[in-house]
Amino acid sequence: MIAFKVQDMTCGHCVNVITQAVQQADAGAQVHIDLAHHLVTIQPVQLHTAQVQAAIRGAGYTPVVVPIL
Ligand SMILES: [Cu+2]
Repeated sequence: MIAFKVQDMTCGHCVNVITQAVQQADAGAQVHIDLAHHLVTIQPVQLHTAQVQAAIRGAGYTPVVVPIL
């Protein structure tokens, strides 16, 4: 499980773009997004944290790793 704070994820469009970017990089990844808290939680299948982060960054966002609560 990996969690990112994505402060510039601000609407449903961002949610879709980020979800698709992650699943394009890792087809089996489970993505859970809490838009109100700008929080993206991901259970990757193939990727490491840095690769998931790169996929989100590549979609135009700024993910910051946060500890899992
Ligand atoms: Cu948006």
